[in-house]
Amino acid sequence: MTSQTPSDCLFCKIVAGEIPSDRVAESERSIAFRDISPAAPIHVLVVPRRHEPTVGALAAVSAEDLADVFRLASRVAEQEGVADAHRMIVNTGSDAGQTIFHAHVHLIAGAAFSEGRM
Ligand code: DGP
Repeated sequence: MTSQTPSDCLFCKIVAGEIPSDRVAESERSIAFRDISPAAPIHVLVVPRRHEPTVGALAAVSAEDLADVFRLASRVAEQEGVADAHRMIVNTGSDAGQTIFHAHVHLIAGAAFSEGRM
């Protein structure tokens, strides 16, 4: 699997504030910001501050960080008014569409899901 070190990781730079993002929420362990190429009217990425290449790798090293990502995603769903109608999607591996190898969850809502690219 492709892997990126923190020094060349786009999401690490977004976490650090070195690259701007439209941040909608954050916690001690995770941040949430709008996807640059939204697949639906609401498309937020929830990212652990800790660098791990995949959600599976994150789960293996920190149950707390894993739980926090999903907790923050749920909080954003409430903030966005879609607590009862959203998807959380995790892509793992380039064959499954993962392009950024820093663990993240897509929170997607606000459109007929059959029309989206996910
Ligand atoms: P994935 O394909 O699961 O690895 O999702 C990566 C997502 O990251 C993809 O939907 C587009 C988004 N993305 C890529 N570059 C940037 C960026 O610079 N800023 C933001 N906000 N999102 C980005």
